[in-house]
Amino acid sequence: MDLEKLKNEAEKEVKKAKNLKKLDEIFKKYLGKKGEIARVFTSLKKLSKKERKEVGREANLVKIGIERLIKEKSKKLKEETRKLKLRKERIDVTRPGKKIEAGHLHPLTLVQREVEEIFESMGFSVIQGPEVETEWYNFDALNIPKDHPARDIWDTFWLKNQKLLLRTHTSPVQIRYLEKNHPPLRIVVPGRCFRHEATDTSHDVQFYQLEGLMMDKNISVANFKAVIEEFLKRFFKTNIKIRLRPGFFPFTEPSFETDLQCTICKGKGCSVCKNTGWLEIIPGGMVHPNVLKAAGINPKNWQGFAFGAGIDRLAMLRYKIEDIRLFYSGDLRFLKQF
Ligand code: 2U9
Repeated sequence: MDLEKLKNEAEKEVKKAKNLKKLDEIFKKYLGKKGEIARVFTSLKKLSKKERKEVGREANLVKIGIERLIKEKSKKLKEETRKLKLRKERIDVTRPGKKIEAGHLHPLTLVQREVEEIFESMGFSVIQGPEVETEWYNFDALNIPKDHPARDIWDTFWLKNQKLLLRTHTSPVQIRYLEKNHPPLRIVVPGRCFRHEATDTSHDVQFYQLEGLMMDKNISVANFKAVIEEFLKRFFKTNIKIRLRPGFFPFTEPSFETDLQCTICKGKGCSVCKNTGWLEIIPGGMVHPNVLKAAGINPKNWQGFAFGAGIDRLAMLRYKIEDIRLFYSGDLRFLKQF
């Protein structure tokens, strides 16, 4: 083959090569073991001694020339790749940062904290306790008899062969507190509770309660009414009207339902109060002597009132929310409104 032509072809191809892979292919094609130059060297045997010397020298020069071209091009391509990589990796330190969206408190937490603050300002301490309870603390100590429907498998989440359960109210925390602390005392107990029941717009399998307990000598229903009235006035930030009706709970005697004149329609009747003008809000009563005895307190020396508020219910009234399940849905469209 014409060595000059070979050199020109190789030169053209090297010039055109866009990457190191292509360059390697060119190297193999011309300088490889079975490449063009190798073929020229093999064909030398067929030539005369004189011609062999001349063509051999020529072929050697072409070989060195192609080697040099490839080496230079390889250096150039490597440098280009390095620059491209650097350009890709460049960080523009002047670019504005990505804004991290700040989270916020859940509406139930907001309401719980507000309720706690109001009671703290009235001398109550905030106490917490376990969500998993024994049957004794959740039921027996609270004077809830063995055949009470709340103890049924359908109303309570039982764990470990019915030895443990998910608390159905925060009252067990108050029994535990009474065992370790002597009256006089004022506590509120917020926390998550569970009921094994079908859900609807006002019931869910989990909900938040805040129960209260005040014990001293000479405590009466008048104290209960005054504390609840003061709390509701401060929570709804308006002059509210309440009424007590007789009720029944195993753990209080006498027991009361507390009605709040509807904060939405001011007693005229609306969908929220089901046209009654009143909202059932914070039931309670005087702690039953059996409950005090179970906690090791002599009911002859001490009296107290207790109450239970649904934090979800207070939050629903505060924010005009019609379905309790929205609190637990994790739906950001709902949560971002608070
Ligand atoms: C002790 C003694 C008595 C706590 C009380 C209620 C009435 C009550 C409901 C309110 C809405 C449950 O969350 S709710 O559905 N609570 O009806 N709870 S009196 O009585 C106690 C607690 C502890 C030692």
